[in-house]
Amino acid sequence: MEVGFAPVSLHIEAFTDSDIGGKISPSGKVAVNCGDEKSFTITPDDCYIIKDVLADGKSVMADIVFNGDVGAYTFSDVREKHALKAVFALRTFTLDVVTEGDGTGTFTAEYLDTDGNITETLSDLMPPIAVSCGSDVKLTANPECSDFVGWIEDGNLSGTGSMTWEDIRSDKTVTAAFDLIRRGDVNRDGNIDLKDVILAVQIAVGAMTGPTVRSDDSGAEITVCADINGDKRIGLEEAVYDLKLVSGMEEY
Ligand SMILES: [Ca+2]
Ligand SMILES: [Ca+2]
Repeated sequence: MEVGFAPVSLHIEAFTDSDIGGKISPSGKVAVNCGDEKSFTITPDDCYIIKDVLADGKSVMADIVFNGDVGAYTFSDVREKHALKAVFALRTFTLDVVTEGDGTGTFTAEYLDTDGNITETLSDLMPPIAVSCGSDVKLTANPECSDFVGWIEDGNLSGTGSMTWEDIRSDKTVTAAFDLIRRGDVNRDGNIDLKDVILAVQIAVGAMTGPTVRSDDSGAEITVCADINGDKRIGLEEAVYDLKLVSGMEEY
């Protein structure tokens, strides 16, 4: 008499760690006959990557066969129940800023959601910064003793202090151009002339308080960036320096 044996059916439970990030296929309780092998395909959503794959609680990332971003994992010779879990992570990119020109400054980064609302602000930073895939980032230049010239992208200059890059999906390097404020240019109008001499003398004799960045009565902006001797004050040194330039005793 011949005795027949039906194959023993086991199951592998395949699931993801959350509803977003990607899919595992087939998923749920998947029946497998004892001794068979079973393959699973793990597909991350747009902007996500496979962060980890756990078979029975242990990482099997080293055994994942990748085709692009899509991974496959195979249980061979299945003889017991298994669990397969896929963990996804949002892909991040790097936004970097290089500067051009003699000036310098820091940057403020604002992360925006899809409605344009600010979700996070980072101040006084020097990039690079991390950016989540698909997000929008607004950068604002904060020049230090410099004038911000603009953002340069693909050879084009945008003269505004802020610029927003939308839907970032790759590493990105942008260029910010700064011009240094000239030493001796007390009213930072770009020239050194008798107005700067007079302002420096007025500050030195106490006729004006200073030196900080502020406007005088004529609307000129007085800046300590014009300091020539490193004492972080505007005074007679600047007046003498400017007079030498104005009188031709020294060259620019
Ligand atoms: Ca000036
Ligand atoms: Ca000084």
